[in-house]
Amino acid sequence: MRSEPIIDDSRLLPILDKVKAGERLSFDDGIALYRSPDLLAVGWMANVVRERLHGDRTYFNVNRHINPTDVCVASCKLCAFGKKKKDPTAYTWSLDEIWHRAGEGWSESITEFHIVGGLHPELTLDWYCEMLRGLKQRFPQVHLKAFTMVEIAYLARRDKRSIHDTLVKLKEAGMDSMPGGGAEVFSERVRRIICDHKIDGGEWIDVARQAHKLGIKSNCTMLYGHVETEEDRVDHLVKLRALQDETGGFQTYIPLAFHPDNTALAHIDRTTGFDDLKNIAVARLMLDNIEHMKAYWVMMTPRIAQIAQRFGADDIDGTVVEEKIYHDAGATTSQSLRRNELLRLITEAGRVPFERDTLYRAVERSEAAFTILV
Ligand code: V47
Repeated sequence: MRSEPIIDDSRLLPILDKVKAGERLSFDDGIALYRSPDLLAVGWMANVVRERLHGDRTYFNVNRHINPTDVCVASCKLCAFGKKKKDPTAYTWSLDEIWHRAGEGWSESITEFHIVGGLHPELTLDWYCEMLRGLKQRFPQVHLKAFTMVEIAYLARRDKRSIHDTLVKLKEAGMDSMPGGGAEVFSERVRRIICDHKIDGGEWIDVARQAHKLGIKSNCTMLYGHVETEEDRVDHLVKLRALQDETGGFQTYIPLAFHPDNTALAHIDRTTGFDDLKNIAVARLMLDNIEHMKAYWVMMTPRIAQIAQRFGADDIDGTVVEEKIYHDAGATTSQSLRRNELLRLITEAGRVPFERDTLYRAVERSEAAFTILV
């Protein structure tokens, strides 16, 4: 360890010893970290772990989000994106439109499509498989990171298939990995308030387990900043850590700050920069078996996502291009960042940008590609 941190909160001293020794933190340690006002000390410890794992690298990718439909049978109070089918503002793109939109913008350089949408009552598993096959045919070099555990569970139920068969069919059609959304907070009490139409925490874990056992990597998330307690947050992290011990299938954890605008929970205040940095730092310290921590700039703002690179984060996400879920809920960030803007954020934070593909392999760019990208 380089030098000693200045620790104002003496309750953190036993945790510092564990961090130095590389020991696993307990549930109570997680609570102490969340309760401590000593953000700099917590961040310092998270940074130690982050640099132990990744040195000065910050990972980013050139990706594009695709949200094929916002029609959703669930009415989660946390969400501003989902609409009922009869809502005149709801949309569902045709397959041709999805394939066309996928090619818009910087398609030559994109390495990942991030595909998630509402739980549409009429779109079948075959339709989704055709969408994936069509994308693979047109963009064979692009990794398809598609469908949350919630979408998989719904598709399986809708098509009267097992989770296993649904995952196998999607994998055969081109689904390469899965994003981490829809986990929210596993606490039953919280889910009754914010997303009572969604699968429960146990089912989310079970779909993730089955995906991992089929060799499908995924990410994981936690939605914070609404009605959850510190105990709910730590319980959620400990459950993710336990599944990771079992499967090793999570690549990246992404803390997601609740955005209240246009949701049924609009009376809740937005999270603060303090809480956003605390969440990434505590996660880095608790999730000792998950390699990457992502500070998703769309949700955190580029400013906080940049600072987070010294509070435990080693990833900042990517170019994104078109984002709906957070912008429907009041995000004030832009829809996309260009590659050179990401490079600037990373280098100004004293980190070395590392362009990755979805599986964290280095992406080599030719000079010609760079001129398209900047
Ligand atoms: O599943 C929905 C959450 C998720 C709101 O895996 C909300 O690389 C805040 O999962 N306020 C989608 N959050 C985003 C997501 C994600 C983003 C970037 C990268 C990756 C990855 C995953 O956002 C949803 C839900 O959990 N969400 N509504 C809201 N009002």
